[in-house]
Amino acid sequence: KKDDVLWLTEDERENLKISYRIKEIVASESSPFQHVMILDSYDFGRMLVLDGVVQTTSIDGFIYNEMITHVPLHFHPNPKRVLIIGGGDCGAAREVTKYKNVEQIDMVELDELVVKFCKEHLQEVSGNLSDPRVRFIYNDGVAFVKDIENHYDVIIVDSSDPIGPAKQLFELDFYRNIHRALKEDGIMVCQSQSPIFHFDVLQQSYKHISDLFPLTKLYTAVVPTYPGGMWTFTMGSKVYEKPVEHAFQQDTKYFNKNILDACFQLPQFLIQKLQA
Ligand code: PUT
Repeated sequence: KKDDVLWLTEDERENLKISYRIKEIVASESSPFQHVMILDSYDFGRMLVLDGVVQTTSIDGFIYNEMITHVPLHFHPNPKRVLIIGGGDCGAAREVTKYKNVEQIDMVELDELVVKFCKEHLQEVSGNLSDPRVRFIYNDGVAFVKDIENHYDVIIVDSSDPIGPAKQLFELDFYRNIHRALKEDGIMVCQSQSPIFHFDVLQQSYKHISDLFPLTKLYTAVVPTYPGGMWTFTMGSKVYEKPVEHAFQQDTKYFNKNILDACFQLPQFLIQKLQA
């Protein structure tokens, strides 16, 4: 609180502090894993904040959630079983339910409190998900994929930043297990952080995924509340190289056919850094 005005200042980086003016603390509680808050902000509406870092908001959450789901789903001609690791705000699961042919959506989230808070207070993102195809599994995603073989068509790794235990979600062993949990023609995607501020993380994920999958594709989207704005996603595919037409419920706000083509066009600095 500063002069009776409430601010959230993200404490993620030593030399960069992003602050949001807050109207109200809607919910705030510590779970066994982290501190979870829903805040009502002036410019970004409701926000999910984990350990002081903004994860998603009612104003820009749709960009990230549509891009981490519709892009890989459009590369698979017939996705039936989808696994989401993380994604506690439920926004990714909500997007996957738009595909009528998908039969099963398993969402493995460590922290039940995140899902509870988002269903109660952040319905612009979670959509108050009640689709019976979604199975909520409150477990550690790293442990969950260890014992699965040849099961999922698409795996979406919607993690928080690689801090603490979440670091494992960016490591080779984890990607190896993801590869084994996918069917022979499966596809995976992960959020791979900012190309400006976390290039080391992106480079590591890209290298691991391209060591395991014959096809690796990097794409970007702009998410205003993530540091630097520009955000990356890395996709690994065992077989499929090109997007296909899909009959899905067309109520997206960011994703469309032109975005699907354009998101793989990388700026020159990123092409050069990845080649170096
Ligand atoms: N799920 C992505 C969160 C990233 C926050 N910086």
